[in-house]
Amino acid sequence: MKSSIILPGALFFMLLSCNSSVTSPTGEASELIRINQLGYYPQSVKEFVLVDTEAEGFKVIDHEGKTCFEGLLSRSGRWEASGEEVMLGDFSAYETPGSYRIYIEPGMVSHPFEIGEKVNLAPLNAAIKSFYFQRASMPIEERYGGIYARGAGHMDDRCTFHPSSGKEGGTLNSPGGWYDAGDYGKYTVNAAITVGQMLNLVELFPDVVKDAQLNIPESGNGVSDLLDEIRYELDWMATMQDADGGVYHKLTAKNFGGFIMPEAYHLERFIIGKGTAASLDFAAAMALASRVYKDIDPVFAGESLASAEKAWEWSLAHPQVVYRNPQDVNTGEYGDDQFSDDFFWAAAELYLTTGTVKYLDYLMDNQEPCIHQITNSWKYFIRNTGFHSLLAHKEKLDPALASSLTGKHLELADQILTGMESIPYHVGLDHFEWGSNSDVLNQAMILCYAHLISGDPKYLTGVIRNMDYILGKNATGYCFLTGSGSKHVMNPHHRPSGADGIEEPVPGFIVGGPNDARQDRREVKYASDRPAKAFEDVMASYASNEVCLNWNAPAVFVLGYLEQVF
Ligand code: G3I
Ligand code: 9MR
Repeated sequence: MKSSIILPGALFFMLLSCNSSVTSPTGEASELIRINQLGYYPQSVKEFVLVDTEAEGFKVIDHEGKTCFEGLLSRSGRWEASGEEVMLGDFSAYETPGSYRIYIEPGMVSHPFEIGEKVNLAPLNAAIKSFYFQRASMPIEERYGGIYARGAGHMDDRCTFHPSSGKEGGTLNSPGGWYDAGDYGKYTVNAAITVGQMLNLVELFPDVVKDAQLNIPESGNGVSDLLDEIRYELDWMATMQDADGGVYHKLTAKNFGGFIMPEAYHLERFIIGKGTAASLDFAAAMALASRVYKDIDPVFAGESLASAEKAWEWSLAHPQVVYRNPQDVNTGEYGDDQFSDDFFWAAAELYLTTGTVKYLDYLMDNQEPCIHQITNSWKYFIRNTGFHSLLAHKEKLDPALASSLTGKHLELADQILTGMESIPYHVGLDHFEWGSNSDVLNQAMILCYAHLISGDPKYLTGVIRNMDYILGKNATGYCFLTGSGSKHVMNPHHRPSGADGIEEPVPGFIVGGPNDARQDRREVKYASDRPAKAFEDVMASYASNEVCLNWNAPAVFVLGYLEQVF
């Protein structure tokens, strides 16, 4: 006998206890059901997608196959980006912690998922720990890295100055820091974005990650493991500043090397380029770091601020030094020729850290870059990082500026929510570029700040929906976080994962995701011509399946934010 509560106007049955066995709870998950493979908070929105299937209802079943909840599917429309007819299932009303699957009909069940209070803690820890696995110049010891232990690579103690650095000869000692991505380069611009987004999180919630939470070498030193991990990058970044305040663009070889372990690498490494983007992004990240580490390490905080101010001064004197790869260099470019957003971010952080009026004057006189927009490239997301810091410190701003920033931010967030409603999967994106997963996560980050400043739960619903996409509710059916979820990416374009002889990739990485431009189409055969499916889980796919620091950073922010507010 079924005991059910029918809520007014709601098309579902909530069972008082799970009963009436329906099916074997095991068996292969259907490719047609797309769901967050990790899980949902008891109080959060809970949705999944069923594609290209005619069905009316669904059940939430427990590990014994008992029915815990029944609901009706709603027709969500055709998504051109994936070429699918989409039905949505909503079981938000079911709040009992446990482990479940969705059941549609005999033989058609979803991947398992959890409902639980701390459902994003494990992925948060993994996403941060991935930075540890990216550390250059030191071994990954078994007691911290388990089966992913490896030797030290890239000591970077004698890196040759490339002529583009402005130096005519000699070498630089520039050890440490994280590898940028699947390659072994170290790039200042992307380093700055990455530490910036993660420091944003610590600034909001200093205790979000505790000491000894991640089992890294610094665990137990009394400092948050997240700050210890970020510090490893900041210390490297500091070595990239020239005596005149300008900052070198990157430290790489001239070409990408093969798929070998870090310790097997022997290409000569160079200090390449020196420019306005690197200097300003460095200034911003260092000024922000100076605030966050003020009480933890005052000496470091002082040095960081001094180096930030020097980099700012250099940039004012050299406001348009564009970095382009020299002819003999083929590693990642991170090229940019518009610096108004970089100036904005640096001025914002320097003002918030120092309170000095010249930085505020700069912000007030340069409102033009204050265009709040959904960006789809790291190049422009920089300005949002500045907005986010300012929004977190509204009390330090002129009331008119504070209210204009707040208004524009909420307008942008509302625009994102409207976009999500119009897309059958309830995700914020329907065009897909290199690193599209980070676009989804960066939108989620914008929504987190909208929630922070307004308290309106609708923004949190948007955050959850975007995170669901990353963790499995997407047109590829993959959980895009390595090592998590039952169908996760197995072959990322990540040199250690490709070379270590271990079947499972190094865990905790967000891969780039669908990329309609398919710049690697010569090396990779794509099964679908649909933009939302332009993804292949093969090692060769650098355009859809690479990992990258600035794709993990917003994941860390969003997962950390969710763990704090739910
Ligand atoms: O902005 C244009 C857009 O207008 C156009 O419609 C579209 C069509 O292809 O292209 C867009 O630009 C693309 C841009 O990414 C979008 O963000 C470029 O074609 C594309 O080449 C560019 O890719 C960059 C890639 O390096 C290649 O340079 C990625 O943004 C960038 O994240 C990635 O970064 C690499 C580093 O260089 C090296 N380390 C790994 C890292 C991750 O792959
Ligand atoms: O492996 C490289 C990856 O780390 C870069 O992000 C990517 C983009 O510049 O390039 C990859 O290298 C490819 C190169 O660009 C083209 N030939 C194949 C290389 C991958 O094996």
